[in-house]
Amino acid sequence: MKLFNWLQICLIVLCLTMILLAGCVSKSEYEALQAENAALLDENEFLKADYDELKASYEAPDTYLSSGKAPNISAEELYEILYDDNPDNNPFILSVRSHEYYEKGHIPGAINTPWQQVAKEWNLAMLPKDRQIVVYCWTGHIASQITALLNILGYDAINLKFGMTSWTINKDIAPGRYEEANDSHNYPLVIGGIEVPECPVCP
Ligand SMILES: [Ca+2]
Repeated sequence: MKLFNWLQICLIVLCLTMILLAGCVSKSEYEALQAENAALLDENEFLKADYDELKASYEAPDTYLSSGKAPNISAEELYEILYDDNPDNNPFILSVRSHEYYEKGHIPGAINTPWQQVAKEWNLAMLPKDRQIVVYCWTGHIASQITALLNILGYDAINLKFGMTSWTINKDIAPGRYEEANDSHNYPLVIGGIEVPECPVCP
């Protein structure tokens, strides 16, 4: 007998067996099976949601790192944007230095959140998602990490290259600049005051 015919016979026998077995299942057993299947489905839906969330958390860094987006803005570029007589294109400026150094002198309009506090829910809620955020610290090292973190979280952030040491030549505010003659500027500063925006979800 040809192989095709054998397969047909096997399928028919299998179907008959399933019909007979189904006939032997009581109503209560059938309902229990239905409940079990429903529970499995719910569990899978839950797992699927977890998987989707996990997948998104892996994709966000890749999306940012492979975007080709510039990681830094120079002090010269920031100065030009801030003082071009067009307030509409001004970025949100985030100082992640300590309160002490923020009070010594900061970039005009900057908001201060020390880097250790940036990822707190209530601080993130204060940052705009529809506006570029320039992040600055002392030399740009810590701010570049905060910049990457904010981009992964969906913000449009960019690091101030060389940080405050490039914005000012004031040694009290930004000591330790290693190429002052080439990169440091004497741009405007605001002394004192902690500017804290309205917090929508503060604990
Ligand atoms: Ca401007």
